[in-house]
Amino acid sequence: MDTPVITLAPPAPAETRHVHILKQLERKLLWLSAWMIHNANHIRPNRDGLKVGGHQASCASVISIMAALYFEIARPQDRIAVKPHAGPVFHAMNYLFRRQTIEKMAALRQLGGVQSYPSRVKDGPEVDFSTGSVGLGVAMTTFAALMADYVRLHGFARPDLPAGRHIAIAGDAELDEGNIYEALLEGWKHDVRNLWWIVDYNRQSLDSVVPDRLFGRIEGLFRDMGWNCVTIKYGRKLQAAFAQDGGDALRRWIDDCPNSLYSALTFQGGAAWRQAVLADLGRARGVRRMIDALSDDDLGALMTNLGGHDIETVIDTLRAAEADGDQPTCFIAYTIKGMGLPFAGHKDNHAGMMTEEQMESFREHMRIRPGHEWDRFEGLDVPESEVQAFLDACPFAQPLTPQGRALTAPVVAVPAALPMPKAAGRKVSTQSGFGDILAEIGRGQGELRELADHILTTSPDVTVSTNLGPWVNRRGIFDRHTRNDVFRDAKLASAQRWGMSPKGQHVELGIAEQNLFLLLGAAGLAPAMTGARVLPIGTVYDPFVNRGLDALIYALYQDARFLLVSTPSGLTLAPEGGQHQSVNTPLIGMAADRLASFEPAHVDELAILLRHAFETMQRPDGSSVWLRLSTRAIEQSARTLDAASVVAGAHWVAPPAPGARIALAYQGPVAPEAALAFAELAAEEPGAGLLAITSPDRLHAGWLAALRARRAGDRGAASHVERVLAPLAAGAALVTVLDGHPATHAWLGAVRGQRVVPLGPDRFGQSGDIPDLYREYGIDADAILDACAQALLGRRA
Ligand SMILES: Cc1ncc(C[n+]2csc(CCOP(=O)(O)OP(=O)(O)O)c2C)c(N)n1
Ligand SMILES: [Mg+2]
Repeated sequence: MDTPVITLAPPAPAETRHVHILKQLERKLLWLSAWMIHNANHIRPNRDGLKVGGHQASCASVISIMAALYFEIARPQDRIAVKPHAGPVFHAMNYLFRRQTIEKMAALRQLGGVQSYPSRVKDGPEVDFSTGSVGLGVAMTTFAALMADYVRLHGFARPDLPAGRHIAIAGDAELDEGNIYEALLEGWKHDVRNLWWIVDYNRQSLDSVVPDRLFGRIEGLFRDMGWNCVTIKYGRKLQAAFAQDGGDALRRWIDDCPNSLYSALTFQGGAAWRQAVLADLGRARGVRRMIDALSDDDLGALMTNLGGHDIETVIDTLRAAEADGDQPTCFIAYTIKGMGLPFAGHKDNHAGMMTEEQMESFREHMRIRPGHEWDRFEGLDVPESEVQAFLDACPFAQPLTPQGRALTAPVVAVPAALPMPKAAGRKVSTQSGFGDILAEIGRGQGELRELADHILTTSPDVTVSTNLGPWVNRRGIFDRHTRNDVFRDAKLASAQRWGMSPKGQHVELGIAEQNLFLLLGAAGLAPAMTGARVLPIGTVYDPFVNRGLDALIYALYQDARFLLVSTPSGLTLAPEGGQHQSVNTPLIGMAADRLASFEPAHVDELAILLRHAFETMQRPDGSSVWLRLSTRAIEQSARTLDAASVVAGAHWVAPPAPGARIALAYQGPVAPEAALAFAELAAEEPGAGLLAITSPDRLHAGWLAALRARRAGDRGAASHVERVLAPLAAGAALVTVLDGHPATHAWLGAVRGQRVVPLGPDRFGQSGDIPDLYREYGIDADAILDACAQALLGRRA
């Protein structure tokens, strides 16, 4: 029979026009994303000869998914993480919605232009989540969904904002990242809802084609975690073909086709498909008839008609899931990397780019006239007014609020001083001081009430050992469902009362540190995402900041605001083995942007810094805060501190005489050794000073800022560290000591040209007690005195 082989039931006429416009918009996204990258690499002047880069193939594979989502399914209240390499598609979509400018797109990957990967801070309020470090943006949606629930269940949600979904458009290689599975487990524990992950399953990563059947495994994992898993495998053309005589055999053949062969045939095109299919199925009459009736081009189009490229299939699938309820859902959308571009399917196409000639014929194919490459409606076969009306009617085009997508929240008042535990004359550690202060805030008395209500604490299985226990006893554990504390009900003695309820204020996490930082990131973005103020505090053992570091940097990169309390820290942890004894963390604190890091030695300093943290994390020009604490109990004295100096990073415990030849500076729990050494030093050098450093990070940042300001002509600019060191003689020596890498202080010598002898461990720690370890690593009183002698003797000693 010569009847057409592929017959699709004609859609309703109104739908036809609708779908036609959607397909025109897909063309537009494909063109604009490819052009944006081409322009950056081939058209724009290149001053340094460096490859600019961009990912045309990664953009091409996700076009239909993003068009279906943004032009049809998404609502303004949905928060969406876009896979990093689809940044240009995202910007093109916003451009069509008049939320992005040609100037910024033309400056892709240039200073002031759109970033290579979507960035909340640099690209503006349309970006819900920054992405770039693969896996993190995807997992972040889980914690943002949790936070949306938290805010709603605590009655903080804005009444004018409907609840939204959290959606990640993920590259398939992102699911190789371990943090994805950590987040899946945690999401399951917290019964997270209204979460969609749409995987652009192009079966290619950067270097290679992914192993066959891998996703069978991954699908199983999702299901085990309570997710609904929907595969969007075939488009309508293929589905129609499968319904024909021979269709079953064809489907089996495609199902069994290894990913790498499928990719290679896609790249080679129709003739190669014909040869390969007929080699296996040539004797199957139905298949033969089907294939023979098609031109090479049509055959190529049929064989690559995967679900993720069929916008109607994608829309239908998402709609069906929407109707299904709020269960987390993973969509595995089969796609082809580079779909519609000359290198479609080629395994090396990740950073591949169309040549000038290829771009020229692509331009013609897209019916774009030279000089009209950026025109919004160029090359479309639908009248502009009709496309515009279509865009205007898209749900996602409606503004979320009159202020747009980036929301703000009212500031929570912070009392002038936080309650201080009665410490004078006692030995107290900063860690227990922290627990005490927080527990006192947790009473929620008087002016502390509002502050207490807005704090959210979290910890990856170290809640009790970081001293959050008393706070949790007062404020309860957050859970979407009320659950009793079984031990308490059974009247079994325990210091912890851990009832769970939707009103609880502590999110108890499993031990995975990346989840801690993703949650702090999501909670720290709650004002922008939900319009509600949450003051997040996360506690973790100091050495394991390293385990979550990428997620910490990721949270900061998005300008999430939170307080990180890391404790215990350093060698001072003594009997715990070397890997628990952090050495590098003070340097991380100095080098991390949008994070002010402190290490108080005494509880009075801690109270000042904690108060400062609550304030600065709410200020638009503020930052997140990190407090590095210790379990070493040290003697506290009654004294009056200058809070501004503590916050600025240093204060004199014993001010030096003008022109003093030496000062001793300490940071954190080595304070007693410093005091002991100082007593001896001062006997020899009566003018010597003793400086408490509370933040090498703030001192350093202030110094750099002053240098910059002076270079810019502000001759009077001065920093705190310059003022602090000013009384010392020009050639004075400085001995510094901390329980952390000595490079943390070594730079101090550059401020006024002073000699520094920096003390601190620069090797892995080991088990021991404090006297042994401080001696072994050269931070005990004797070592400090030796360093003072060396410093006084001069440069070559
Ligand atoms: C944590 C991290 N490691 C490595 C990279 C470098 N990198 C960028 S994209 C990519 C592969 C992405 O593949 P996939 O997620 O499948 O995206 P697509 O195929 O859609 O481009 C890699 C390894 C990165 N961005 N982040
Ligand atoms: Mg991929």
